[in-house]
Amino acid sequence: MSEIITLGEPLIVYVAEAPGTFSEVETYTRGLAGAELNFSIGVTRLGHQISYMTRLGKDVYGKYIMDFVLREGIDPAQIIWDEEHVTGSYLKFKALKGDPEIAYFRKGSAASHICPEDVEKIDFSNTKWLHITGISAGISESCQKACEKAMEKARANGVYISFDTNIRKALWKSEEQMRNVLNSLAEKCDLILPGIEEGKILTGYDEPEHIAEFYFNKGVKAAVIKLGARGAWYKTKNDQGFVEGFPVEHVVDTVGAGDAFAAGVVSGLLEGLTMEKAVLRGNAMGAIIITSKGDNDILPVKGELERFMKDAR
Ligand code: KDG
Repeated sequence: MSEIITLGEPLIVYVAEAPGTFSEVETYTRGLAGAELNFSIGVTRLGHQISYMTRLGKDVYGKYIMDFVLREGIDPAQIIWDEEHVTGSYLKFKALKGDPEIAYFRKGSAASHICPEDVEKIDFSNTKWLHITGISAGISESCQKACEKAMEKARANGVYISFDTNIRKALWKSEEQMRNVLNSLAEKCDLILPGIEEGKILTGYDEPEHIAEFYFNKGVKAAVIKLGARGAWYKTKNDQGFVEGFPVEHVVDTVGAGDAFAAGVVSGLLEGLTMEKAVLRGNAMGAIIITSKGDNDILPVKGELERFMKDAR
């Protein structure tokens, strides 16, 4: 089994080439998306081995995703072909400022049928890290249960667990349900990675220090609170601090920034960096990906990342 395991839903994305509604915009660019797939691409390009667990529909989208996973060097051993359900997709509209609007086509998708039995088959014994996001918990009850199962199995095997809350309100029945589920998953992780706005929604606190404390009281061992362009604030058992973000002249699209950030932090920690240095790497990864309209297309290899970090300082 690989050094890292993640599970979640891959999506085909169509990115609008111009601002406007669906009826106004005629041209879209095809791409790949999905928080955990973005994360998998990020850590793989930085030299780490990851197993990506999902269910793919036996359709052109599923085949396209599988070909990509194989080309990229992501371990496909835990990918299940699903004969009955389709692979999901989404449309990403062009935002002139801030986060773009999105429209999902994923209800009842193959990946939403990921279930605890799928996770039962995974051998966690030689793995070091499990990465889970709130999107997987939001796509279906069975996938939520699969996340819980994965976290329990990881815990039993001494595997370190990171949890990116990754709020997508469109996936939840109510804010209360979302808060309850995400906070109960948070209790099962070692490292939590919420954005500041997510932290406010999930804990009711405004300050990174208080958000971190809320999760530490639930047994979490480390928290990194993403502060957007400003950077990120972290807390571990022995240390805490603010790490400044990298300047970005022109932000094209912020979707995928959190996944790139997580890939930077997790790869850094696996390589023995301090939390401060790992967060700095996470900030750099986030700064790189927001200059592209894709969710993962320009994620860097190690040399490119190091050059970016050197040139920016
Ligand atoms: O974190 C980025 C993801 O949000 C994006 O790639 C697509 O999985 C996706 C989602 O649900 O929005």
